Amino acid sequence: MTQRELYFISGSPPCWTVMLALEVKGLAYRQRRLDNAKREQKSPEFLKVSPRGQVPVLTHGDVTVREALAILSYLDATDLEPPLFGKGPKETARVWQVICECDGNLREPVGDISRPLFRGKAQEFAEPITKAAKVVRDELGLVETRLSSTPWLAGEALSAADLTLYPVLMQLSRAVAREEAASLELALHPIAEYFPQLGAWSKRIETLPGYHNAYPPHWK
Ligand SMILES: N[C@@H](CCC(=O)N[C@@H](CS)C(=O)NCC(=O)O)C(=O)O
Repeated sequence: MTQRELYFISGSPPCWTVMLALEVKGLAYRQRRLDNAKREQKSPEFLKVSPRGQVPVLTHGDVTVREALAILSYLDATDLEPPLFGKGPKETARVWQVICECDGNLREPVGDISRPLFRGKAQEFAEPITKAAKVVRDELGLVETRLSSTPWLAGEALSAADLTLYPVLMQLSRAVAREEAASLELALHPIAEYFPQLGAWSKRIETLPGYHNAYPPHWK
C-alpha cells in the first residue's frame, strides 16, 4: 500500500482540516510535523515539496498535493466514503457555499482577533480586534441559524464544510478564552454560550472517530 505523508504545523487550521478528513475516512498516514518556531517549513528540503514553504502538504506515492481543499478533494477521489463534497448537486453546492463563506467572511477576521491575542497584544490592537469581533459575531449568527435546522453545515451528513469551519472556530475559541481578552468584552467567550447550536455542533465533531488523533499536538 502506498504510504500517505502529511506535512503539518500544529494548530494550523487548514492542517487540522486535512487531519480530520483523513481520520473520518479512516485512512492511514504518517504525520510529518514541522516546527514553526524553527521555521522548518522554509528549509531548502521542504521548499522542494512546497515552494511557498506552507502547509498542509500531502504526499502519496508520486503525488504531492498542497492546499487543504485540494487535499480533501484528492482524498474523495481516491477513497470516496464518506463523501466530503456532498451526494448530488444540491448538497455539493451547499458544501461549497459554506466553505466559500467561511474562507471569505470568517478566516480573516478570526485571524485579526487571534493573532494579537496569541501574541499578548490585546490592548495595543483593541480597536481592530473589537471591529473584527463584530464581523465574526454577525457571521456566526448566520451559521447558528443554519445549524438550527440541520445537524451539519451542509445538511444531514458531515462534509468538508464542517471540517473547514471547525478548526477556524477552535482558533477563535482559544484566542478569546485568554485572560487579556476579557476586558475587551468581545461577547464571544465561551462561544457555546452565545451560539448554542454551534456549541452542540462542535460537540458532534468532537465525538467523530479519530478526533483525538487529529487534535493539535501542542494543545494536548
Ligand atoms: N490556503 C492554504 C493556506 C496555507 C497556509 O496559510 N498555511 C500556513 C499555516 S495555517 C503556513 O504554512 N504558514 C507558514 C508560513 O507561511 O511560513 C490552505 O488552505 O492549505
